[in-house]
Amino acid sequence: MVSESELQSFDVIVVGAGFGGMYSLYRLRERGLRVRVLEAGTDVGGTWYWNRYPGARCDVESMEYSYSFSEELQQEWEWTERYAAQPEILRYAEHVADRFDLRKDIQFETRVTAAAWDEESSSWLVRTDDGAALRARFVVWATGCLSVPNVPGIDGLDSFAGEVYHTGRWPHEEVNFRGRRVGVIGTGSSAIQAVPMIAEQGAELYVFQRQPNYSVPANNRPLDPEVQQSVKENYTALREENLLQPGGFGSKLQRRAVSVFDESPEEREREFEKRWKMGGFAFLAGYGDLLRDEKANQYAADFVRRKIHEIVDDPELADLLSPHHIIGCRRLCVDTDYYRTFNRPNVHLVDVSTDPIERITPQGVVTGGKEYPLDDIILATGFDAMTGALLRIDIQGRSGVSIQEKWREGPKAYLGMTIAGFPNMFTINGPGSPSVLSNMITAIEQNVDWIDDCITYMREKGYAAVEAESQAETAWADRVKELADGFLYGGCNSWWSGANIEGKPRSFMAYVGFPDYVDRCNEVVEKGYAGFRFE
Ligand code: FAD
Ligand code: N01
Repeated sequence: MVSESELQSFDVIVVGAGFGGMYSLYRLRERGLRVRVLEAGTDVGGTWYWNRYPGARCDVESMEYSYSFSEELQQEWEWTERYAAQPEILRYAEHVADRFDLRKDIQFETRVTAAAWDEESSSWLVRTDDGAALRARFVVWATGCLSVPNVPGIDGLDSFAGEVYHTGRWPHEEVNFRGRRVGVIGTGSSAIQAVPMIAEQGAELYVFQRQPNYSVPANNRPLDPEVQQSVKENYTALREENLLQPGGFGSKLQRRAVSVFDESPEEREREFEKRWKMGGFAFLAGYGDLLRDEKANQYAADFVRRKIHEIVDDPELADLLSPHHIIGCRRLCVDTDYYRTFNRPNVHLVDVSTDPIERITPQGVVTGGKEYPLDDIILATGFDAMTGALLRIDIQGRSGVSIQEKWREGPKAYLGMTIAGFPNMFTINGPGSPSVLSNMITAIEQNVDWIDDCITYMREKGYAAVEAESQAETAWADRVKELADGFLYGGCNSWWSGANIEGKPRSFMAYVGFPDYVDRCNEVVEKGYAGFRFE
């Protein structure tokens, strides 16, 4: 047992060394605060450290999916593709760590298991899996929205004789599937990126699909050095324009507010076709009502289904690959050759929508009474998103109330950053912030800057503790719901409303509208931190 005087003590403990934790460290350390980052992995990068599956890449363009806080950094870093692949994004994270000498304050291979608020000292006692305890006035959870893999409870999974991989926990050494019989379970963004790459390696590939998803082409390509140069010459302007976009990115997506009903069928077809060719999220930016009106949405959904039928040779297979839910209601997928891959003779779609996977045997996967013999299984089964990482930690706020009790009915967080009953504690990209509906690096920068300002304000005023008021928190949760209700997000089962995890409360967990969110965060400050109580 470590005595109180031997406890390592900090101003701020940051948990997680992804883009959120790295920028928190940089920014708070610049303020002269003593900061320690605790990270479960062996190095920086978070998402890009863990998700090393073939094909992993971003779908917000590289020039935008990057930090803006340092002009030197954004000028010196050279991206090679329109959408950077995982190894390049990881190299970027490592470069940031080197450039700003971040690692000296990061403790790797350390998982935080518990944190308890101590009323007497107005500080947090944080415990780690190596049995250590640390004390800090503030805790910043930069634990990620998509950092806890969802491993489905399929009977017999442990008995499988071959290798089992999860896309979100991919090995560091290269895995080659040439000549192997590989089963991919899941058809979300991760599978949609991985399937074409694994198929190309020559595996005999079985894709187990429960529900198809809409995917639009990335139209990825090498980044023209001249284009890159011209972006860099006007980087500040691009970043500023992006801050005005609904997701904090994509000012070049030619967003239009027009209604689909105001254009003729020919005009609509031309518009969708143009956007299909542009690639990525441009597809849903052509009309203002696609995500608000179910009938309008059908036009976009029909267009994608027609595309699937054009691309996939076998019409029955094309039918199976065609989704029928609201497009954009689950996160849109962005691919390179996903649908086309199903024309390959080595790729087989196994429909498990009506006959779920019954069990896994040592030899393979059983569904519909048939066993599919396999050498490897890839779980592309997603994450316990948004709240999963925090709910796995024993966090106790005032009077020993746990985060699990607090969020039993679903998560609430004022501004998506603070929780009533949990003083001096901040979440980055927490529930109730734009997080997964935005360019998450931009959202991270905004959150961290806001937190930094709040801590600075407290130091100036000599406050020891800050805490969200319950009423403000409830009003914020109502606002998050009201905004989401104005869109079609409630219309399907998705991880961002908790539907992929059994027993998880259902609620749409992101704040819709990045610029409005930023305005409200700023307004709270202008009003002397309205909705907060200081001690
Ligand atoms: P993370 O990167 O998830 O980092 C969290 C870190 O916390 C992890 O390293 C984890 O090990 C650590 N951690 C968690 N719990 C503990 C604990 N108890 N103790 C110690 N350490 C802990 N977003 C976009 O905006 N655009 C994209 O194109 C995009 N592409 C994506 C592609 C993939 C494959 C995935 C999975 C996500 C993608 N995202 C994208 C979302 C992505 O998660 C964010 O953009 C961003 O990287 C999140 O950074 P973060 O620091 O908040 O969290
Ligand atoms: O996870 P998902 P993901 N039997 O939850 C299926 C980001 N990301 O890792 O739809 C059979 O989307 C499940 O089926 P169903 C991005 O935000 C971005 O792919 O529930 N199937 C589904 O098909 C993304 O949205 C990129 O019926 C089972 C799949 O597993 C988020 O991360 C790339 C099953 C899970 O899909 C998550 O994406 C990758 C079972 N028992 C990730 N259990 C970019 O391109 C689950 N499934 C930027």
